[in-house]
Amino acid sequence: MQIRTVATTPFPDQRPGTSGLRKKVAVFSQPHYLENFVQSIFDTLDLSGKALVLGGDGRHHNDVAIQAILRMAAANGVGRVLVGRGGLLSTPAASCIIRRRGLAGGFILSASHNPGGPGGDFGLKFNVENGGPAPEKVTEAFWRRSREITEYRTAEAPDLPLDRPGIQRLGGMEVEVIDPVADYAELMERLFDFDRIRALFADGFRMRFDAMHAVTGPYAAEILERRLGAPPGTVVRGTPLPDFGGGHPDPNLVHARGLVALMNGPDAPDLGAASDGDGDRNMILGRGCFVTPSDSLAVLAAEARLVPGYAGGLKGVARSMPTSTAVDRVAADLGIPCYETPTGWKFFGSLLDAGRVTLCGEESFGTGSDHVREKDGLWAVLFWLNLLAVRRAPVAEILEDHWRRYGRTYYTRHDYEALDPAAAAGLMDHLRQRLGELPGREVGGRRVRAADEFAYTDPVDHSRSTGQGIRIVFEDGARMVWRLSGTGTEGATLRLYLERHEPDPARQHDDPQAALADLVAAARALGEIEERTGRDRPSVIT
Ligand code: VG1
Ligand code: CO
Repeated sequence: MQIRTVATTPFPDQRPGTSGLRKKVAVFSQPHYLENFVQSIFDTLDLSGKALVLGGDGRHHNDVAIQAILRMAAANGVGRVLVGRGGLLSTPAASCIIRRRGLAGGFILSASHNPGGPGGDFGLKFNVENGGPAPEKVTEAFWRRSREITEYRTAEAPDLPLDRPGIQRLGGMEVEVIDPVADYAELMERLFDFDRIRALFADGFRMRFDAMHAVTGPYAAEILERRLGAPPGTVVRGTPLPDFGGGHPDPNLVHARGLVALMNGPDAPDLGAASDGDGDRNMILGRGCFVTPSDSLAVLAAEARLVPGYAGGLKGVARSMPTSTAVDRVAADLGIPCYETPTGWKFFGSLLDAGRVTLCGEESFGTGSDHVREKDGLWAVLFWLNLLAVRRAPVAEILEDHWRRYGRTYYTRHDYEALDPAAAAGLMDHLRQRLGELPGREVGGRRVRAADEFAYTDPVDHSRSTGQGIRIVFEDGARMVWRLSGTGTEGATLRLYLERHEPDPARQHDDPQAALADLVAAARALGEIEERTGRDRPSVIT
């Protein structure tokens, strides 16, 4: 194997965002673009002689990028790479494999819920030895390196066949193609009561799992249909496709429309669920009922003792700042700590590693636990299945019981996508300037209790992250949170998150948009959204 050093010049835009580096396929497929970023990672971390995992969600460019990374890994002295068959690995499965097999880390190729195909997005993320996304100080170091890079190393070698499990060599490096599902499925069997879930299906329980033609298809088919005995056809859109069948692999009320319609129709099964491009997100639906991700986290925390993997109780919980405070109430009731972190899974890693929290979640359809160091879509679905198998009650009843006990936190997120970046930054600046004068004032009929720009000091490693979104909290506990997306690839995306708590069971059955209409109107006026962005409504409401 011939090693080649290739001269290159830096690209100015390789700063990783909320979750890795995400760009349009056209950007990623420019000569040297992927290679520069990958070499920046090899230059930052010493991975020579180490073992890594490599795989992605199967989107367009996945195959080309995997071969390029393998050649570069060999040229940079990596000892061994485990690749998912066909180049496929879900994000939580990659995390699981790093941990179970004691690897030094791995590359995950995905732009998650962003659309794929030649005109879509591509992404690359590096996870470290705890199985989780590289922490901010590491991703910032990748970025610094990418701005000074002058050369990268690659190998002269043909593409390796990745369609069959087995061991091959690329120069001095060993490449092992592995079954992408096996390690993960075994871990799930240890956490959940598979016998009980099998009995639930045997008794006629029906579900539909929409894999959205993304990576979870093979995982869901193996676990739900083969190991748990769910009827064939439970998993739909189960074949991963490079363009996700032309869809937007984002499991929410807008992009999983067919599933939502089914669950609201006359022939709704007992449970509906979906996952995103790389398998780390989940959406949970009951018959005629949608469980918001924030509520899902709260319910899982409250019911965790019913599930074998969590029967010993929870050490603590964590949620990202914009996630609703529903789980805070459960934590208070259980007498366990509840941490509030910035958006993005990388901030949960140190809390999980230190054993301070067992469950964590985000409003953006992300839920997970200390079993891996990523959010985990199918895990959340199995957690719900285990609860349903124990309680034998409809999803809606479990949710309503929860609300009666803790109150309902009405919640919505309004996204304004593809905004002019200057207008979006101006809107945030304007809010920032007003933070000092807001406390004590009335906004839309509510008095502001506190207003700040969220900054976080990690309680374990004391690293500090600033500028993590604007928070306005009212005296009745209602909240308005504002931030700009760190995963988009087109213009800027403004995310506005709104919530209010409703303790009265007689008022817990409204449409969230109606229940939050006054907060929405107050936020639009306060942020001068229409004047500044020209938008009279959000692009996506979840
Ligand atoms: C979004 C979500 C955030 C999530 C991130 C990655 O980030 O809001 O909660 O962690 O996506 O999820 P942002 O910066 O666009 O708001 V995934 O499934 O795209 O890896
Ligand atoms: Co994802």
